[in-house]
Amino acid sequence: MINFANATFVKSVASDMDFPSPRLWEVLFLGRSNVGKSSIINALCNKKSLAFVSKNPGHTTLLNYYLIDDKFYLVDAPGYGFSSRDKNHYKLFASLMDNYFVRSDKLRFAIVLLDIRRRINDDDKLMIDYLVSNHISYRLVFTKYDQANQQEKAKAKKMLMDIYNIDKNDVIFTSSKDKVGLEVLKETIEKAIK
Ligand SMILES: Nc1nc2c(ncn2[C@@H]2O[C@H](COP(=O)(O)OP(=O)(O)O)[C@@H](O)[C@H]2O)c(=O)[nH]1
Ligand SMILES: [Mg+2]
Repeated sequence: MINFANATFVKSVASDMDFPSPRLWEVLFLGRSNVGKSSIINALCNKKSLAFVSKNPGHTTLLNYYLIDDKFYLVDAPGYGFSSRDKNHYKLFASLMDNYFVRSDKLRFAIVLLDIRRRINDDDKLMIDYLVSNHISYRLVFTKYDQANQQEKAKAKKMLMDIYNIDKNDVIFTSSKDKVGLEVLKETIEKAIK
């Protein structure tokens, strides 16, 4: 059993020369800006502000490493959302991630967060296609479950099944606010890094 509450911020990383030791498996959290990434990391680890470290100026374009129970690193990637940001942000994101994907022999699993109230967009698709073409295992996870009604939930699920041919049981719904889906997500991560 992994104790997610035993979580500490390790460092923010800008280059591949800088990854933390000891080397452990890494689980990468990805999602558009505002998807609820910081909130879900805090909820998983039962901390109020663990992941808001990344809100510090200058940290928003870095990879933030959290050590979980001395067993693996949870890696918080910068939020993407290229269309709404400037080109410079896109370039920084792309070079950081390229660098990371190329050098990280420890990347074991990726969690791609999707806001249940929003349609999946080209940025999400680019990210997911990248994972697929690089043979990185991943799981799609909806956030903000508390904000959708039954019909919207069913629609969101169908959308993923249609686009990504995902089994209906593989879709994870979460709410950081209501603490929904967190145990399933923890189990999924635990299985993935075994
Ligand atoms: N209702 C609801 N709001 C959420 C949830 N998770 C995050 N939010 C809100 O969404 C906004 C963005 O959250 P944040 O964790 O900072 O997103 P990030 O930019 O992906 O790190 C904040 O206003 C959060 O309070 C959730 O599960 N339910
Ligand atoms: Mg954040």
